[in-house]
Amino acid sequence: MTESMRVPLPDALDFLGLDAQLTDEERLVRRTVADFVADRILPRIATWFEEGILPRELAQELGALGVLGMHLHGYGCAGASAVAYGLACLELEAGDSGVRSFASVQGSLAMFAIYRFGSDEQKERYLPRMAAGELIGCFGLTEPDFGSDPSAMRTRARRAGSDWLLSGTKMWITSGGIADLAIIWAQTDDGIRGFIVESATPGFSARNIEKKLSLRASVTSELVLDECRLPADALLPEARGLSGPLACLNEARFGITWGAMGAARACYAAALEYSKTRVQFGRPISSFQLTQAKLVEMALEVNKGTLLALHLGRMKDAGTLHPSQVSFGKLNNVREALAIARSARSVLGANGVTLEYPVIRHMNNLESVLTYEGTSEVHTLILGQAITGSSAFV
Ligand code: TGC
Ligand code: FAD
Repeated sequence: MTESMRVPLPDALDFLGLDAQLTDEERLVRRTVADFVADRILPRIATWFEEGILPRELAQELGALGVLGMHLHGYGCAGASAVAYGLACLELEAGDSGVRSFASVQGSLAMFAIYRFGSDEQKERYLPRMAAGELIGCFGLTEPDFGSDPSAMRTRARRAGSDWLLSGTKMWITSGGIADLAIIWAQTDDGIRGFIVESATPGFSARNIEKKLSLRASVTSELVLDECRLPADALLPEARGLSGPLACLNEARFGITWGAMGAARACYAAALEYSKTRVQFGRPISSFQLTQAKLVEMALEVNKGTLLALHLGRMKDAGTLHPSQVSFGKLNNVREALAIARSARSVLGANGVTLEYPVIRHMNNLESVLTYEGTSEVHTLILGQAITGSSAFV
């Protein structure tokens, strides 16, 4: 027997053996989150998706699990590595993109904004309770008329003595209707600034967007800010200009690079399993060449995308990751995850259109993931600018 034949056949669900590239601590994070998803999410997610709900209590469960702001240091946060955080996103999204979305918005957008741009007092006041899931945060950048181009936002904050008066409308805000506080980005005489707006503030209201056919296990809301009077210390002192919210987006986009591969892996696993048991023409459909071609394509892209996420994670931990490289990950992995989900859906035939299997739920969710945190077109143009030196936005 040759040396190469003694090497065991690779695991169909981890064909490149990427688990072996992880540290013991990273594997522990992955296993802990995967167990949580198997125990607390998978048995209930189809019902949440069908009913269009995400139970508020889940916030405290995720807090107890330690995944909310897990890559931040201090203030009750775990100080985990970027790779560990990415693995948590991957396993959460293997459950459902809505659950990963909740964790992303809480940790990488709302908490990160306070952590990176807030005063010591703001950090002490909000971060420990947000890490525990006792306080829910949301992140308001997008407006009804300004999505890809947030620089043109109309929401405005003006000085009123030492206070601020904030008015405007934010749209498509994840967790908006269940949030205790919102990070709101607004124009001021001093350019774009960020504010912590507690939802009990008079003039703050949220209306949930119903009838979504994607990310149904996630609360998505319109926020109306009608002359909200905010104290001076609601301003995030260190954020100036659009680079403030964009710095937060770098964090969340990084998590999505991993998360998308979780959804993709779940679809591939469902299609592989189904293909081995579904018999047509007297044979399992996994024996047909066309089915094998689909499964192999899925395996290629899941493994390549996960390898890419791991590579970017190692770069992030080394402090060498550029935002355009995050765009590379977000663009590639969400696009490929969606292609995998669509292909997996076809392997399941008619069963692929029901919530009895996870595939169409992931497929519909990934349509939102393709759009939020920068559309695939926006990330293409960010990469185009990075490699040509010419901006297509101006
Ligand atoms: P541009 O002139 O290029 O830049 C303005 C300033 O920002 C700086 N910058 C960045 N800083 C940090 N990180 C980045 N990735 C940055 N990219 C740019 C830049 O250096 C400049 O700084 P300064 O100091 O010179 O002022 O800005 P632009 O207006 O041309 O826009 C660029 C563009 C189109 C790429 C940007 O606007 C963009 O990314 N648009 C997409 C908007 C988006 O992603 N929205 C997401 C909303 S949040 C969301 O979707 C949450 S979903 C969460 C969930 O449920 O999981
Ligand atoms: P538009 O910007 O109007 O784009 C429409 C189309 O035009 C897209 O295909 C786009 O790529 C294309 N396009 C735009 N500009 C260009 C260009 N220069 N060149 C080529 N094509 C272009 N936002 C938040 O602030 N906080 C949140 O928590 C949040 N959560 C979300 C949750 C969900 C479920 C969804 C669906 C969205 C969420 N968003 C959130 C909003 C999201 O970030 C925006 O939808 C996204 O940035 C795109 O904006 P838009 O929908 O207004 O599309």
